[in-house]
Amino acid sequence: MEIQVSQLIVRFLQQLGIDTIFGMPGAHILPVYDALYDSDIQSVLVKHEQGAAFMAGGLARATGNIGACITTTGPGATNLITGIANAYVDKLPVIAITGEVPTYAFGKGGLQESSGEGGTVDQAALFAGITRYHKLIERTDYLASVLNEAAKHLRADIPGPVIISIPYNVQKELVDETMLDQLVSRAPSPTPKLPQPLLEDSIKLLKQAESPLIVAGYGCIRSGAQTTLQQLCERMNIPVATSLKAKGALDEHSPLSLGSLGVTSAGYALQYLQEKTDLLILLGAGFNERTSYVWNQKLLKNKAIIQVDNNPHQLEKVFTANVSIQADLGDYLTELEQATRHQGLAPKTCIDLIAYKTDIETRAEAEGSRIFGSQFDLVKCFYRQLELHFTEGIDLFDDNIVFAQNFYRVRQCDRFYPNTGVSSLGHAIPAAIGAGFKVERPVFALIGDGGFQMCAMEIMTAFNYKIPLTVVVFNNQTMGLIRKNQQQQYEERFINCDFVNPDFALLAKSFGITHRKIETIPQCESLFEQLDVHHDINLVEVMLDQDAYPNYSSRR
Ligand SMILES: Cc1ncc(C[n+]2csc(CCOP(=O)(O)OP(=O)(O)O)c2C)c(N)n1
Ligand SMILES: [Mg+2]
Repeated sequence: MEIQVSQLIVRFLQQLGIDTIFGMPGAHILPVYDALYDSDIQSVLVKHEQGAAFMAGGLARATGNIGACITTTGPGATNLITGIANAYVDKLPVIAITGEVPTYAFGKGGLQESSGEGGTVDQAALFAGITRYHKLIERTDYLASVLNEAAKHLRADIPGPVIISIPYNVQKELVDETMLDQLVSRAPSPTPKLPQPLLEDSIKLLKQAESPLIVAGYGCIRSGAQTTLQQLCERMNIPVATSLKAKGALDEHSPLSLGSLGVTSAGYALQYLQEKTDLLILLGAGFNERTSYVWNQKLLKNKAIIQVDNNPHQLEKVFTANVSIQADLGDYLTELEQATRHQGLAPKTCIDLIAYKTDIETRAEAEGSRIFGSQFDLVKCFYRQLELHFTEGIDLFDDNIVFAQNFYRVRQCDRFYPNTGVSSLGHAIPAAIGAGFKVERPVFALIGDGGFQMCAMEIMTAFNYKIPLTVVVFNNQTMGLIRKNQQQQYEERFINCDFVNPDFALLAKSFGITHRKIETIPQCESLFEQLDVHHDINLVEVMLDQDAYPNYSSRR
């Protein structure tokens, strides 16, 4: 039977397992919307296409499934750019379907044309650097290959975003529906099997080491290796630090947890790495600017290094390792843990990490070098309340990562999503909403007041679709991070950082959502007794002093 391309596209999305799509219609994509009308895919109307891409990414991050978004041509597509770039950097499987003017209008200056012909916006060029695959489908004879190629990238071990752009007239063309049988046939190429000699080499290094340290990255979470990681480190008595993105790969309440690495952390992991470590085991962790303290080579001096990653591009990017292995982290950890048992490797003698951390804190207090002084006690209290009240786990999207890095001890049952991708302000709220469409647990978006104003209207998307969400906005009436840099490095020549906020209580009222303002510790301590984070949409405003700066150097 013949069906329209628009119907085929919708069936293709269903074959990819997509049941929710975020977007905004425009005339040039209406045939696909019309096909969505007949499908059981939930089509979610957003306030801005950037939000749609962030939502698709948030859903993908929280579920591991493919996220989808849909827009019209021209501005609809260009508004996607930051969200798609974010999915690209964070390696998220996100598909975007965009409309295009009809092919007969190409190059003639069609309204909102982005075919790139005749000096019009070149959408393909705009997305070339931020997608794994993008295609303007001008004819139907190669449609099956295009869709298969898209599916391959979405389902790859290391996925990324794809964009399919379809001119209006092509959406309405008829194709044989049996084409669907040819689609999504390619399974992802599996990560190569763990090379045994390299496993043996890492066991040898582990045997020799007196004081190893594991640095776990997001690769451990992506491959679901948290429990095996815990088993290994507990059996061998090895402390674990994580990258920011992998916070919680080992429960941060564990006596073996050193928290996360990075300039904005309390520095336990850094000091342990510098003072105590003779073997560094990097598991699925890219040695990026944050984790590496701006690629500080001193950190790696006089240490043996084992690096394991499923992504070959991450291996030995900025240092040489004694053993470097491309493998799935789950496979590696399982085999390493088994080998330590079978070969009877003795546990390491590890210092008392709780005393070690307390000592670092006491010294920092005495030297006045604590990152966050008492002006941030309200924030600290907020995170304590989160830990106390939600022992069964939450999903937390966080644009304001410096606070969480210090104050929030993530458990294995929690999911912490710092704004890592392209670190765009205004990510947390839409990303959390995207996750909220699928996640049963309480979903939080933590965000500064600057970031909030970039994406606040998407709260109404949550409202329209009855997605429970708790937004926590840190109200300091300034772009705090910018103000801090201008205070520390530009002689307090404050420019374009301060602003006046809307009245958040009135804003929440107009949105029809709950509002709470937190100005004191007792208010903070009773916060979650007054909120229903499972069913409601809440806006929590945490008041902060405009002149309170964290004590770390941004170097820029
Ligand atoms: C889209 C985008 N524009 C600009 C920046 C640069 N930037 C990083 S932090 C920041 C200030 C954030 O202010 P706010 O959200 O109020 O958080 P605060 O630092 O006050 O906690 C800015 C402008 C960015 N990350 N993303
Ligand atoms: Mg702010």
